[in-house]
Amino acid sequence: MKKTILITGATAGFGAACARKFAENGWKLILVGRRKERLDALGGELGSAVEQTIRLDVRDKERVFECLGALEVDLLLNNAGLALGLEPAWEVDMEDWETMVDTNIKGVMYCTRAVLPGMVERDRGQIVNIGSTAGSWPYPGGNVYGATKAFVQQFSRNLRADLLGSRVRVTNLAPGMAETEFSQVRFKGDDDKAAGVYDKAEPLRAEDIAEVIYFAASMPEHVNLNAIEMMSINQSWGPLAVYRREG
Ligand code: NDP
Ligand code: 8X3
Repeated sequence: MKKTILITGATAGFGAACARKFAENGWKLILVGRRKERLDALGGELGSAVEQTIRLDVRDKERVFECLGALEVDLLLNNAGLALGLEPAWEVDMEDWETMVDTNIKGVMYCTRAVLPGMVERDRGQIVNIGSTAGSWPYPGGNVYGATKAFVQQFSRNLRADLLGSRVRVTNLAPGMAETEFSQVRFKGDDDKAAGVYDKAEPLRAEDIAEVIYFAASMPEHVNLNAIEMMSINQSWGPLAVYRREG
């Protein structure tokens, strides 16, 4: 029987690439996002692979439970998320922080809590959470965004702790810089600034992330990939920063 993947944030970037990858490999898709025209376009492109498209804001707790609570899915990809701004903590727009917390933390909590009881009952299933290198490695301006992804990392581990003894798998996938609409969202439509992030850097592509998610899904069912971190060949860590006084 065909397996079903539920993808949040399917309308762009990693989510859309995953929809294509899993459809190519015979999976059924349930696609979630806020932009209806994008959901419709994917529905048209991927045809009968698409079991359902759901126009849903993952911050809306009641609707998440209403729309996802009764679904039978083999894999939940908690991918919907965003970064807003790169300002230092003392200058940040409070609403941006709240939006990131509501989407990247609470949205992941709601979707997981809605889908997990069915997986536990069937004693089968997999959750892949999209974290980020920003959840482990701090950088200036990463303040709340990085902290939301640190939540995703620890939430993934704690889910595994709760699920010991069941056949439900959980993976935290932490990509580094990847070229999607991520920076256009972060810089609120400033396309030049967004393009500057990737300029001459050969970032990861959405398809690279989809490949790894498909790999995690294809492992034998007794194998749980706890954590995966991936970066472009052109990205690495910096030294610890030292501030030196002038003069
Ligand atoms: P994109 O901006 O290209 O895609 C983000 C997706 O999330 C869109 O489909 C968007 O759909 C959806 N989304 C955002 N907010 C909501 C919401 N409230 N409810 C439902 N869907 C929502 O970015 P990426 O593909 O790059 O990002 C995917 C994930 O990967 C995010 O969690 C991001 O933090 C993470 N990530 C990205 C990296 C990168 O460098 N690109 C690196 C590491 C992690 P819509 O607007 O239609 O709702
Ligand atoms: C996205 C990667 O480095 O822009 O999670 O935070 S980064």
